[in-house]
Amino acid sequence: MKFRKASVVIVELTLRTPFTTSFGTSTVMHRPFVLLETDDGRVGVGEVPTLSNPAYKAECDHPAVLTSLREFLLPSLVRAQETHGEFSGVEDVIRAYDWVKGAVFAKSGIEAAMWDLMAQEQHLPFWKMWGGTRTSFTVGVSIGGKNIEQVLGLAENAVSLGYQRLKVKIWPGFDIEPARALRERFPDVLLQVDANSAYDMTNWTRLKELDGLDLLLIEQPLYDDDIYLQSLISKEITTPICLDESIHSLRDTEVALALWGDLAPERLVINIKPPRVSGFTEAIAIAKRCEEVGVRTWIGGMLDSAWGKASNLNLNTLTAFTLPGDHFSPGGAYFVEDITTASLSCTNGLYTVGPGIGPGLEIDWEVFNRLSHPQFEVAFA
Ligand code: OSB
Ligand code: MG
Repeated sequence: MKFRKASVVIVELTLRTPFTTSFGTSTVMHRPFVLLETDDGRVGVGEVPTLSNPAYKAECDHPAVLTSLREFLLPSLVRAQETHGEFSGVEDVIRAYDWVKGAVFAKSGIEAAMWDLMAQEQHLPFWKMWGGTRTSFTVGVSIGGKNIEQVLGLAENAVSLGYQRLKVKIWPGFDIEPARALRERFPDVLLQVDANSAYDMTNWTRLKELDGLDLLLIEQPLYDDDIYLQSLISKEITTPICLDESIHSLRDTEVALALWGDLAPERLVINIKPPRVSGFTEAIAIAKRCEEVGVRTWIGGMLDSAWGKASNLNLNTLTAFTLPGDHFSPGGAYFVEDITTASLSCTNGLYTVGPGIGPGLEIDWEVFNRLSHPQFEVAFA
């Protein structure tokens, strides 16, 4: 495959329901999209599901992603094409920018665009390209509410839509009460909490009170860049700890497996977000490694557009992912307007993949262009 041009645009997506976490409330998302154009005029589309600032973790913000793409990653692709003439597949693309440290979100946008082009060339859905076999599976929702009333309202709505797995955002002072309220209201639902690194070594012990609520897991209680301290507290709390922010690669995953040791299958869970681990290739490697050692994994979300969500849903067909992922919004559609011609839907909390090429949805170019702010273009020789 040979490229003619890469363009980056920011698509402005407005949430129908503001989303609150320990680090703030999101309403409008400014999403970089990578458009990779081949010399025969095909276009591959890759979303980078950024947030507006690095409060979730380093380089997850759109300014950082734009800088990495413009200054380092896309120029590396141009140089690789100059040297090798063409790209035979996704591995060649990854190899071109592999020298760049970090920039996992930015890298994932290029990889996603390349997967889209490969799918178009092979006329295959992502799930077939990735070896997925589980065509129907349970999906979950993530609830980010400011108070108990909002959380219960969103949960009520989600359960009435058929979702069987709920995750709720917590922080110091808003933790035991929302979790208990949800458990009392929905005794049988699969329930988990996400702290987004809001606790420290002085106040995490409060979370031990969650042990009686039959939760699937506590996601990222401590520091975004820590694995070690979370492995220590995991020995003192029976609810499994799930790592999100602190895992960027298979190597990070190996560190967690080593630190949890024999406790890993029971007490460690990994949230695998393709953009947080530089793309689908690394996401698959992590899921398979965890499966080998009996550690549970699931696919996290970043309030992605339907384009990104559809790709993650294709990934969920791999049986290595053992728990339900964050794929749907508890209040219905995520955005006032989304960028695909059809929307995603599921029945009784079950999603079924179809035969559509790539993610299985098509970009609605009228909406996409109307919501887009062009940023820059990079030409290939
Ligand atoms: O920590 O999983 C997270 C959204 C933005 C940033 C971080 C997180 C989340 C979510 C939402 O929990 C998941 C989704 O519905 O896409
Ligand atoms: Mg999380």
